[in-house]
Amino acid sequence: MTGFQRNDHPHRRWNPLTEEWLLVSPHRTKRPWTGRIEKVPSANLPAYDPACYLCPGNQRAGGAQNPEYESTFVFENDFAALLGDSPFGPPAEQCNGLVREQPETGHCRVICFSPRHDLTLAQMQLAEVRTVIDLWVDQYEEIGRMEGVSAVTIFENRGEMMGCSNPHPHGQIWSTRTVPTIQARELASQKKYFEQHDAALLSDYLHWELDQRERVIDSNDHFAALVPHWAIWPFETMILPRRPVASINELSGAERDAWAEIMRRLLIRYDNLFEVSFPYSMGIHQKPVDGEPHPGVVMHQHFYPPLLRSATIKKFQVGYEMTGEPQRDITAEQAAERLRALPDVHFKQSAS
Ligand code: H2U
Ligand code: ZN
Repeated sequence: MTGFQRNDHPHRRWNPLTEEWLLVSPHRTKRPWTGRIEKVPSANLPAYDPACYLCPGNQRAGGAQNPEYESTFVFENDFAALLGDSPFGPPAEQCNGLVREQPETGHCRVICFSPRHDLTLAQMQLAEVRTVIDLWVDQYEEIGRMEGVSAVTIFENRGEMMGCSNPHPHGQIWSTRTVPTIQARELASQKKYFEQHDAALLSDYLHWELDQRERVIDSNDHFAALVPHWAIWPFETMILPRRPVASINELSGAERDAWAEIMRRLLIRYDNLFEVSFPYSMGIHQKPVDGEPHPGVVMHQHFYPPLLRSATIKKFQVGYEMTGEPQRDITAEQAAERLRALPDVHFKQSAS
């Protein structure tokens, strides 16, 4: 290979977690944009919105009334995608197994991060973010003990652009009888790596990244935030623990503090990038609660933001991405450099 420069020339990168390739086209970052411009989400929200179904004391669309909660608040999703008491059984197969159906059961909860309608995790105090982490841990344990639950998926879908129905800071927890596809794939690759190397894939990867430094955005005593080498979304990131902890309930108090700190700083940098409340989908991946050993699994957090080059220009995964493989223009290293260079004080706070 002569003259190849990864910052200038098209190349493919390997995602070892999902075992998929993606295409990187760094030479394309200069192309003009004539496509869709998204609306900037409204910046000034009230601290309490009488029409919000998540605000304290308000009535939800399902009819139930929220308590006057002062910190976090969890409730069963009134329009749950999964039901705890629906029928369950083995898959039914037809046509040589080409056509399969399997009943699925589970539970869906909504969790409000704060009583304040106008805040986000990025704008909450460190101690308040830590409280959200404590709640995630409690929920993981509580739901994990429920009959027929194998996986607990904690996620947040933030911003109108991600199809989030309400700006009130909230996330969701879905639990399922079977481990969902993306997590099953990541568990299998981590298991395979552990069997081959007698070490955790994500620990080996983190140590290599901390050594390389170019994709690391931030780190503290217990966690690091980075743009993974294989990131698909322009500003996709991961938060990884330094200690190979399989599930969030194994984190010490100091580690939970460190996680709150690094997550908050990452989300502040996200907001500071285009000076908007940055949309994203976040998911926590960790050990299933099915009682199986799952060797080599390390808990981690994925952030998938859709924005590309401004508050209004979004990356679409369409065309070649849908028919060939995922593709990105700005490289993971360029994205990390931009995020790293941003202040970790929220732009709204520095303006006031
Ligand atoms: P998103 O905004 O992240 O899509 O989630 C909001 C969730 O809240 C959604 O799953 C639920 C929806 O079903 N919900 C209720 O449980 N009760 C309501 O009164 C409205 C919305
Ligand atoms: Zn609200």
